[in-house]
Amino acid sequence: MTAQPHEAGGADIAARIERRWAALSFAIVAALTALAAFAGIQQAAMPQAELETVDPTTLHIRGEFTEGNLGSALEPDGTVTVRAIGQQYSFTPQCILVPAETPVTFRATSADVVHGFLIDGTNLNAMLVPGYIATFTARFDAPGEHVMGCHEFCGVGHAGMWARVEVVTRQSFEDMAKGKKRLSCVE
Ligand SMILES: [Cu+2]
Repeated sequence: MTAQPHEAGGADIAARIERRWAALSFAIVAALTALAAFAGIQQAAMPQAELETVDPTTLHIRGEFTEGNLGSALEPDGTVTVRAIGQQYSFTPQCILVPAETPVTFRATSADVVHGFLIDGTNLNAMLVPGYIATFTARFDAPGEHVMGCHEFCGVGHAGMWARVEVVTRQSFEDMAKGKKRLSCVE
């Protein structure tokens, strides 16, 4: 069967468009591959600026994460540092107290296995890896309460691993901080 002239023209145009689309999709795949390769190589060449390690077996005996040093500390510059640990199957402190409208630095680690550290209603989401200190900063806009769950399966008691973050006004936090080295809302 012989194709009519106008039909052949239509097929040519369709083939050309199809080749263009194919070329475009190859270009997109190539660009994504190049991006992934660059990001991977760059990350391997430039690791995290600060990688802090800690011995998970001696957390309770010495260093930054001893029990008396956990909780929220009001720093001389007015910011707040929160130190916490995760262990099977709880967080210490169970209730973290922070002021609103204040830069808060979290420093946390795990005493045993990998745990998650997720503060509901915020974009704060970290992993607590034994041997390493997870550090991140946050700012809570308004007083309120957030639940904080472990989102990394850590064993049979994982589902019960919850804590709370209580955000109070800057003023009441300062009042509570008077004469106290560390604060928490654990009753
Ligand atoms: Cu856990």
